[in-house]
Amino acid sequence: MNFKHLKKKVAIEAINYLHSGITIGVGTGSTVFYLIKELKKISHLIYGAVSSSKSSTYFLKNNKINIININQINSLQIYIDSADEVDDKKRMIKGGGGALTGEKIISSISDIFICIVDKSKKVSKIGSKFPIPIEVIPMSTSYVCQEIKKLGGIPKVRKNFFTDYGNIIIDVYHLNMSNPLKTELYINSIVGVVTVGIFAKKKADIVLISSENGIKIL
Ligand code: ABF
Repeated sequence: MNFKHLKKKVAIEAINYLHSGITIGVGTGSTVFYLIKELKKISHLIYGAVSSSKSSTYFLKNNKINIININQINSLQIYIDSADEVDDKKRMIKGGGGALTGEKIISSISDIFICIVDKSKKVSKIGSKFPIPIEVIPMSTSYVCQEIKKLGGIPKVRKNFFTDYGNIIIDVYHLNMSNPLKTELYINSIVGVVTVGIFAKKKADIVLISSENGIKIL
């Protein structure tokens, strides 16, 4: 099924949460692509955007949005991004596009994380449909895979892909996700792991879910 129209619809809805003069954190992916198109229409009202990836920086610049360096700010009011999966507790799996580290850094300094998704992303249990991405330093790839197998997960190195930071993504299938926060903290503690795409410690604050019936707010 094609969810383009639902991605666009939820991106338009997110604009209602912005105010004049704001600096906004911007995620990555096809839903965010529609968000950036909407931001262009109000670019004269926005002070600037902190970008989570090289691809979003490219789109933002092309749409005349001022890029703000994250190291020149201490906090951010709003971060808007999509997710691969989100549950009722607003915990997410992110990183299908490989930009999880930038996304986690921006979400960590943001007061409000608005997650914008179409209805296909809402799940009863995160990790049930989508593999869990882990960004790792290349040298640690084999070691991290071994550690993941000890947890019962099936690691698959993403082929022909390097992150913005020159790192590797390992996609993990069949991981026990009965305690997402514990799993997030444990995987993040494995040597060589840069970030895992479980967002349970820093969850979304608001989730906007689009369907043919309208927008649902969690
Ligand atoms: C990003 O958007 C990623 O974390 C996630 O992988 C992706 C969702 O993809 P899309 O908007 O293209 O469906 O935030």
